[in-house]
Amino acid sequence: MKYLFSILVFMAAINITNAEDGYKLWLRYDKIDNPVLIEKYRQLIKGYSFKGNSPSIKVAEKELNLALNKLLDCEIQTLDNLRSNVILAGAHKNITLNLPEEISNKLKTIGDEGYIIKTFETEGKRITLITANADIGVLYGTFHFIRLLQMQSDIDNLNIVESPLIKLRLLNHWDNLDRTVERGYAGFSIWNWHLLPDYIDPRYKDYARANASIGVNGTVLTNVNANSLVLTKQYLKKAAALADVFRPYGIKVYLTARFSAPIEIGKLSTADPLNPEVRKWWKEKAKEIYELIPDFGGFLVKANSEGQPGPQNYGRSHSDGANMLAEAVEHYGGVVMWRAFVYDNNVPEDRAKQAYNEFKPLDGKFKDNVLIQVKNGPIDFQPREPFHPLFGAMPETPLMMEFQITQEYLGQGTHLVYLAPLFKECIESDTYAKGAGSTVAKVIDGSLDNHALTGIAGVSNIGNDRNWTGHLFGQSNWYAFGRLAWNHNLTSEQIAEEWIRLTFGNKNEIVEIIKNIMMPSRENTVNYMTPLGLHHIMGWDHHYGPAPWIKDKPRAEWTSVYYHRADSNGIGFDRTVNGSNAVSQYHSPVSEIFNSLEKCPEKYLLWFHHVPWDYKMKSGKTLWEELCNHYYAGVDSVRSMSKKWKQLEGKIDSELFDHVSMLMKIQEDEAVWWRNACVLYFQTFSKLPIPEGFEKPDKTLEYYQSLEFPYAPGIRPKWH
Ligand code: BDP
Repeated sequence: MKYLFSILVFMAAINITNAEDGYKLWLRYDKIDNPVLIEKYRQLIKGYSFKGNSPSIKVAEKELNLALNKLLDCEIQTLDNLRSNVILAGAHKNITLNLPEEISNKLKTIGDEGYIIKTFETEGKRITLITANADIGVLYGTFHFIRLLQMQSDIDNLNIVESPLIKLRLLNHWDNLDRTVERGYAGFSIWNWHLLPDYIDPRYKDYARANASIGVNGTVLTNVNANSLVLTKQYLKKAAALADVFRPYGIKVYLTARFSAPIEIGKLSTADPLNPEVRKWWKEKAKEIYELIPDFGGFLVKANSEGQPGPQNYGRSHSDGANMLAEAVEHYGGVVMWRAFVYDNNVPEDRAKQAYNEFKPLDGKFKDNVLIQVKNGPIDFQPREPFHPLFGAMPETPLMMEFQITQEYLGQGTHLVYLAPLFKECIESDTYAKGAGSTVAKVIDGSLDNHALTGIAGVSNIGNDRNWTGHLFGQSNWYAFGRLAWNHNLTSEQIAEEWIRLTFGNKNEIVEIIKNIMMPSRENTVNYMTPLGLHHIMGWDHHYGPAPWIKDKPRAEWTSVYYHRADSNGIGFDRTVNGSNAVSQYHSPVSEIFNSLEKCPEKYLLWFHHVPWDYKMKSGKTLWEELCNHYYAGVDSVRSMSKKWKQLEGKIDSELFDHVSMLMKIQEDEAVWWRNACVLYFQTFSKLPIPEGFEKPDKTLEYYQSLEFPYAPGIRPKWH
């Protein structure tokens, strides 16, 4: 009896630990639900042998062991001598077999991070080889092989050659040292600064595994609104402890450098980048950092932007500032990522034009180890923006992409919005910098202007919530960022399908339903938030919810009316040659297309044009009717998304089902909120009725205007 009781307690415990809470991300490794396939895989994978002793090889072996034992539900062991049907993994130099010439030739083309997975026969033995030039490539190849098993792919005859198209693939954490996360909606920072460096939360390793599995190779630990304390010895030791955990996974640590650090922690009287004492201070600081973190990646800097200090405080240029830091880290192979997100309300110029105006003249003036980090669009991570005109405008300078994975402007922690289509829309845009085909992708992968130093960053959506990203589907955006950073030619649909299979299993019916929810989700959100090129009409400060009425604030470009310019004639920001002339920052024919009321794609219409309310749209409807149609279609699509989700009841883990169901209800309510608030507000200018057949808002505009959210998450701490 006692024995039985113990068994029951034990089983209950197992049940609890097995409860699916999203912690395992896309590395669930649940047992394959197809016994025939398991048997087939077992036949093809009798064992494995990893060659080499580096930490990267050890973690690769451990990962394969974990994955095989769980996916195939049996102990698959390491083998000393080579037999048929084994996995042989290791860097080329450690593989003693004679490799087919084809493999040796390909190895020459794939750099240090690339890998080859190839099935071939040698001395009558059938081998699946995972090889690379360096051990980190072997780890990436191992994760790829595991993914094939997770997706129940055919592994009979593999011939895979992969290498990343972009060199630096980084997450940017906007995490503060007090563990708050600016624009974070998944709890507090995962970096437990107080307990570091002595206490190593197991999460750090899982973070590294997840990132390595999608090819992310760097992480900026701290907020761009930087705190110079992170550059003190006390904190550098903490950063070094994280770097030690991440190193085997090929992930380098970077820090944000507050430009005034020489004053704040160095006790100097200036941070002037041309002052010899200041330059010396940064050089010594770099030396100190590299002593603790020998493979430190470098600095990310937000300077002279939104109140942050920078070289312009001393009458110097962005290049003076960036080059000073670049000089400090160049000896160690470090880089400086200098952000182009700059604008100033004292500059009497359209905010959308300011970054280009400041940075284009500096093209060619930066040191070789500087990258300019440019947000995808010219304003600020809005649900839809045209591509940033700096892409294609600075051929002499490596430009890196900055995307926002955290959904500051796309429903924050509660809206299901799959972001790959947003990322793809931007990188597939043609800048025409060197004629047709000069896509943003080619700018950032270096192929357009022949740059070897290339990069892409995603502002992280990770926090200490058990499921990492708050909304389960936030995981898909982290995943999609990594996959696209590795290979921007993948389609949004391919990536969605991978993520769904890794997260929810391989039942086609389930995969199709979830894919149909994810694929249109970004467009849905654009519809109920900012259709037809509207932008920056969200809540003040916390950016939560709609607030197109925001005006009369200390900075005009922090209001909403600055952007939508609605009046009795119409709506939209005139950025044509007759207006702010932002269109001129694009190459021909893009500039002419954006400039023309007829040719401008309607999705960008109100971004570039102030359009009369009765303007006839392509559909034949007036602008007012079309605007209403988009807002209403947005809400309808959230409702149909919820219906699709309901079909999954009983077919997926109930925990995950309930989690998403509850969030979808919030999303639906908030979509209605956005629609009603915006339509009612814009109606005060158009003076036109909401078209027939549409449900009428059940609340007044005054009601929506009265809402306040003093404790909405993710607000920038007041001391910045
Ligand atoms: C804005 C965010 C703000 C960031 C800023 C940035 O609201 O919190 O500091 O971007 O990118 O979108 O620097």
